[in-house]
Amino acid sequence: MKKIIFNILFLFTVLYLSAQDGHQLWLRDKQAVPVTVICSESSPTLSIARQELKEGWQGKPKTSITLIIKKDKALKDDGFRLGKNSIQANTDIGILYGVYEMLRRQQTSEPINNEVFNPSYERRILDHWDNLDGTVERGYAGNSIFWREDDPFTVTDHDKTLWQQYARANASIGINGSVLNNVNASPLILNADYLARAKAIANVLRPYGVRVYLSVNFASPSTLGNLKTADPLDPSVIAWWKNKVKEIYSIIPDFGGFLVKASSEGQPGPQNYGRTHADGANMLADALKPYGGIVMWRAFVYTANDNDRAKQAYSEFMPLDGKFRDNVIIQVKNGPVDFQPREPFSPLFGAMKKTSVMPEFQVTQEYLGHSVYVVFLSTMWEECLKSDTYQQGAGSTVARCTDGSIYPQKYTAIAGVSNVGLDTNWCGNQFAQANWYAFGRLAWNNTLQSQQIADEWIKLTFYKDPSQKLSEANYAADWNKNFLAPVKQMMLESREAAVNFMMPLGLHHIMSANGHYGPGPWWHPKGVRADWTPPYYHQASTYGIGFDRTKKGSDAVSQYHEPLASQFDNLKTCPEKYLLWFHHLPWDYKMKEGNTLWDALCRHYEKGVNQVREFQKIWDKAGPYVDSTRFMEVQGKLREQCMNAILWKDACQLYFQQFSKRPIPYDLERPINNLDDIMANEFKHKND
Ligand code: GCW
Repeated sequence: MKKIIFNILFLFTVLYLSAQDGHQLWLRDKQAVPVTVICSESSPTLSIARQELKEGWQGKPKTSITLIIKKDKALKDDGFRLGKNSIQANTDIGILYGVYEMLRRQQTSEPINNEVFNPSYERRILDHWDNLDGTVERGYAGNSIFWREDDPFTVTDHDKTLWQQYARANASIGINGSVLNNVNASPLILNADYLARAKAIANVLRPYGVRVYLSVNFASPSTLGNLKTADPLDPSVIAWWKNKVKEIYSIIPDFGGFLVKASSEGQPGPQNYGRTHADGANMLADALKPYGGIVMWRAFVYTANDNDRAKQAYSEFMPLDGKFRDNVIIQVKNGPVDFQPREPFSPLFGAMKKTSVMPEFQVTQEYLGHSVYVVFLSTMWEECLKSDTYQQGAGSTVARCTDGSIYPQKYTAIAGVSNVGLDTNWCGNQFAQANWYAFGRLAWNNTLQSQQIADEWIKLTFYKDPSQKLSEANYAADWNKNFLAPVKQMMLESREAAVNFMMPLGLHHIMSANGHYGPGPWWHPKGVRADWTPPYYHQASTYGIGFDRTKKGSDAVSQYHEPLASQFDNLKTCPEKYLLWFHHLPWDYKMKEGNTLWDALCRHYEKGVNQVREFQKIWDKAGPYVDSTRFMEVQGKLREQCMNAILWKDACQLYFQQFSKRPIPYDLERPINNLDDIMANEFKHKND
């Protein structure tokens, strides 16, 4: 008898678990317990709030929950007060956020005490690098959910369902804005047909509190509008943008504003007309101002001839501090170069004191293994947000310098470059969903710890439905010990592992070709500008390795506020994780723990590979706790990651060995690939 029951239970468990394919993200269907929802008002957003409670309630049966909209000074517009049986907010969307928080707490067994929740940033935005032909720049999860090449302007029911699911996922983690198209923007986005599609998207996103924004091409007045120029000071150009903005607001009344990549990587900008970034940004800001729109103006700029690319955003933007309108926000990537596995924070954070600044993180894994690697990026963003800039004394973290705590900013915002595409699981890798989740959670609360975020995400994504009393009573304890704990450990270690096997000790930008996937420290084809090639960054020679950014070198250190400038400049105090970012050192340089630099480098590479092998073991053991689809998908990804990690290790050890002329320490495993073979591979990956 016992055996039969066991088998039935087992079958149910298998059926239940195997129904998952990842499409439901962290919002899997639940068997809800009945609940009564009391709310005296109504709106599309409140209907969603009601429905979510009814479909997701896991608390005591027949509880009554009251939703109260009431002005409360302790609450920001999106904020809410969570009581045991009530959610109070100033706005409908505040109520919806409260509902999601309440349900999350039930599912993750977190207590609910009468507590106030306010977002760190007013605007929490996903930037989609989606092209109008449906491809996604640096996207590794299939084509765009917004745009497509065939029949581009018909809005199907399937489109709407997908956009609604996307909006719901965003709302559940507090994301309230989407830039719908690539920053390398086609002027066509401002054509009536595309705007009509943007309107259709906005209509679906609106009840979930997600506003749409568009990336614009600075030359649009001439390329699209047939004007002779796009000079931001030219009256006809000013009038063109004003009219365009008016047209946009007539169809999307709550339009958020523009994102602009100007005078950067070949994109047109004010400098084409002898004007500054401020001239360009302000002209657009003036057009948007009457409607409450903002301009997110990117600081990602660098010219080909400068001696150090890492210095350029700061050099170009600091002289303009204070010259921007209050509805302009300068959007700054976390590091000074470009979303590398590890960079120190951009020195612009905190340094621009009279201009609003917003961080830009990259959720899509351009430089971190595409959708192949399991890399939880939360720890990287946490590291950036918690970095102390010292700009207003100790404690002036990047988080506090951008969220309005230190500088009065009319608007506060944060952006993440999305990793979402048409793949069934949205992100290409089940674990990449955790990065979408983490971005939203950190945008809402920039003091959250990655371990809490990982904990929540694993429970929401993988824990079996609590109402399914399928297995033995100690399932939860067993699950916590044998699934939650090791998987969390894997996630929390995963970014450091990637740093170890790709670019340890401050190395950066040494990947191959334009795909940015595999190793390529040698890569420098003729005609490609130097600052797009790895040798520019690692500077390896028979003497040593690393980029000298000390006072005697490019002096990038001086862009940091003291005590950081001296700390980074001085070998004794420079953190080892940034060693080769700031210093060019001989191969036999003695590291703190006594090894030579060469040995330490080799050891980091091996450590990274071994970490991935450990992740494989963790995941293989997780089999009994995960549905077969997701289990096998992740298992396959980890195998590929491990093979790639070995390639990185072998490639970098063997390539740099040509300069170091030293043996790979004999206690380390031997390379299994020949350098020539690896060099022949440009690691072209799907979507490159
Ligand atoms: O990281 C680099 C990418 C480009 C990208 C650019 C940017 C959208 O390689 O693909 O272009 O940054 O951020 O503008």
